[in-house]
Amino acid sequence: MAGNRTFTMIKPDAVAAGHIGAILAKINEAGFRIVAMKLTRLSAEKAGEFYAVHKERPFYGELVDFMSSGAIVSAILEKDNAVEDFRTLIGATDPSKAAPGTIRALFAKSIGENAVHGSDSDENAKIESDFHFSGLERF
Ligand code: FUP
Repeated sequence: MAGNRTFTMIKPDAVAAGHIGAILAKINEAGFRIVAMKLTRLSAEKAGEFYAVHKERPFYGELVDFMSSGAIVSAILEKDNAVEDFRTLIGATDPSKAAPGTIRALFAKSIGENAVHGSDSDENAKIESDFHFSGLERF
């Protein structure tokens, strides 16, 4: 059975562009409940750890630099079938391929600076949520 929680970040490009409110509105309209949320910033070390799965990819250095370049909003979201439904809401990694109306189609600049993160499995949703939030920060 699919789990009911996913993890997201509003990335530095979208925070700097003033899109936090608009993106949260889309998330609320799609029926997700906010379990945990904070405005924070990843150190280069923490960003590297979060994206360690991409360590051997050519874009890893740029990804770590970008994700530690400014403030992000991290959050845990709840809804039936959360992981899959949230990935549908955000659209393809490359915004030029993202379906119209998706968060990346609306707000992402490029494949690298693509506005939002969404977990790709229930297992990773738990790992990523635990990376960012303690039990006391969840409601
Ligand atoms: P997604 O699950 O849609 O966030 O995409 P991936 O896990 O494949 O990639 C994670 C992040 O790596 C993306 F959000 C941006 C970055 N990336 C690039 O910069 N270039 C690429 O070709 C692919 C990913």
